[in-house]
Amino acid sequence: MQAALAAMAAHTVMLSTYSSPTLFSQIQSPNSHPLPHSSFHGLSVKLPLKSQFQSMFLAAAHKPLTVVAATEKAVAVPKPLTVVAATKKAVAVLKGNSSVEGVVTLSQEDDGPTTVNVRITGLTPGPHGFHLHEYGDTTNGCISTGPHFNPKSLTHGAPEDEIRHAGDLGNIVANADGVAEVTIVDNQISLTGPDAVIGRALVVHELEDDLGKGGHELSLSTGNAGGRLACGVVGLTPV
Ligand SMILES: [Cu+2]
Ligand SMILES: [Zn+2]
Repeated sequence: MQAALAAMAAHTVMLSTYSSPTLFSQIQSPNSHPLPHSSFHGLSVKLPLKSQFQSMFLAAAHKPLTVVAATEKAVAVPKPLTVVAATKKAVAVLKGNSSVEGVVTLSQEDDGPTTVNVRITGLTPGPHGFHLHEYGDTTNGCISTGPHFNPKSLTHGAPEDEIRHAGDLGNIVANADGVAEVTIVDNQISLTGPDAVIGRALVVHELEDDLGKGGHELSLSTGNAGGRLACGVVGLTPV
């Protein structure tokens, strides 16, 4: 135990002296104790400078940096460090060939649902199809954003349907002033991972999306939502 305490104290001093977590990678364990089982993970760099062990073993400070604490009980760090919630945030500025325009913000914590805050103006009152389309390409206006984002190759549907395009966000409804202010919470438009929607585009349509149930030949591909009034590429923004 004495050896372990001394070793740990040296470690503590080293950390407070250099304050550099990168030193971990340079440390060689003096025995075969596997590093993953050490309690020295991440947060231990925040050990108080005046820790009891440090004052007890200050003399050990000059020891070579190859000394590393090895026992699980050496320091009372309760649990391995878990990364705090990682929030991602994105924004799309929608414009088109009409007076319709708007801003949409998207935010997501870890692997949770994505919250989409929409404010679009210049619309005719009533419902308008609102989708995430496959490409963030507006070289040809909103047409070049391609079809609805559909990584699972399903047919068009409503946001609450199991069978839907990931990009199917349903309808947004404009009030008598032509303003649609909506908050959508959705599980299929993640801001991280292989099917992340960053770099794709949000599109607001001329007509109501029939959510795949209109019986029109376009119902199962576009919801027969008509022309594309405005669109914007989803890009990362500071959290
Ligand atoms: Cu669309
Ligand atoms: Zn769709």
